[in-house]
Amino acid sequence: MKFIHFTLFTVFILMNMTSCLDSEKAAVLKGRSLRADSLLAYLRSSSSDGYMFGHHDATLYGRERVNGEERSWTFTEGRCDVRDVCGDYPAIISFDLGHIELGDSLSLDFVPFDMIRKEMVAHYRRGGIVTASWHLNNPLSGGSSWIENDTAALNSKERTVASVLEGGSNHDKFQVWLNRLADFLNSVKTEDGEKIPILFRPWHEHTGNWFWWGASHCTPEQYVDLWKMTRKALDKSGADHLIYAYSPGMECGGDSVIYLERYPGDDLVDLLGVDAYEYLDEGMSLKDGNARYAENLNTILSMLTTVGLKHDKPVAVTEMGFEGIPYERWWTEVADSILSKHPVAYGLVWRNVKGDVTHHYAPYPGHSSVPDFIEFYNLKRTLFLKDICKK
Ligand code: BMA
Repeated sequence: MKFIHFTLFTVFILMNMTSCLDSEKAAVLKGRSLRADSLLAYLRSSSSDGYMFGHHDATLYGRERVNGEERSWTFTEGRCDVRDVCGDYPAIISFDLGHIELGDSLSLDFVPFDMIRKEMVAHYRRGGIVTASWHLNNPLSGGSSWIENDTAALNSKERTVASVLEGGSNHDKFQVWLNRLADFLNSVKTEDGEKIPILFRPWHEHTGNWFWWGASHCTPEQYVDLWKMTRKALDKSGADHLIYAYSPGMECGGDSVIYLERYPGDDLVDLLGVDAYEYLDEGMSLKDGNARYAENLNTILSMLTTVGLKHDKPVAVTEMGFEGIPYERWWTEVADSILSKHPVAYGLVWRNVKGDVTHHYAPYPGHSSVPDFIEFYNLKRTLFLKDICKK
């Protein structure tokens, strides 16, 4: 991003001194650092060249990098499944901060936070974009983000979200959790002490019911208050290097009213996203599954394009993929055929769990979708790290 920051900033100066000053003023007014503002400017403009490819935890571990259990793998500096396959890093890498709220040194996916911080900075330094999600625990029950089997949370008279809001029994405890999150985010700095810009994506997939902040576990007002409280704590901590993504799940369909039902507001959100996964119902063929996914995601992205224009926000598929990639031409025939139709900034696939048989979303050497992924990589409109550094 250093390069992007420099080039965008240079372009601003050359093209229009006034608009540069305006943008600088706007960034400061919004409490955003110039680097964060440049990241946002880049996300707003990049879709004219194509869309960026992203992968979760791309440089932390890979599908084949296993050493016994998931929790005891060996980190190999610089290795990345996507790069092993196509010779280039994803343009955007996502990291998850679950368990930072507990003050733990390991994330919920058994990755040391020190390593996450180091890899965030490393990707930024190589010219890439960094985004973060937060699968935090349940402050009411002590369970995980996933509430479906959390009987303590489900049976409690006080709902989890209500419990963390002002007046709730966990409000004070939750401020500590937010402060731990803020401390980590504020610590992601280059060796010169510059905080790197991060696209933060809290409270995602809230249109579903699987997380404790999901639709059936709080009212729209409470959900918006959760965002406001989160922003207040992060803003107060001085986290001016963050920009924010809103990412409902596919349940919103093509209906902008549903999409925006719990929207925290234009002042709190910078990018409009959707998390969209392909899956097959029992007995469903790949052909039918691909067609259903394409139809649903195209409908959502058409709606999102209109909403993005209206709210003046860039749009992206903040999570996507087909677990195990069982269709070998998925990259060109499904992913690209959808993403290339819409002005999306990026599409990001989820993680390749260490050694897991099915829980992987990007190819690794030997995977049957590798030849198709290389075709996908070679398309002019798919932007990987080298493409965004050229700009
Ligand atoms: C989910 C799964 C989980 C993981 C979580 C956060 O979708 O991959 O195994 O803990 O994301 O990375």
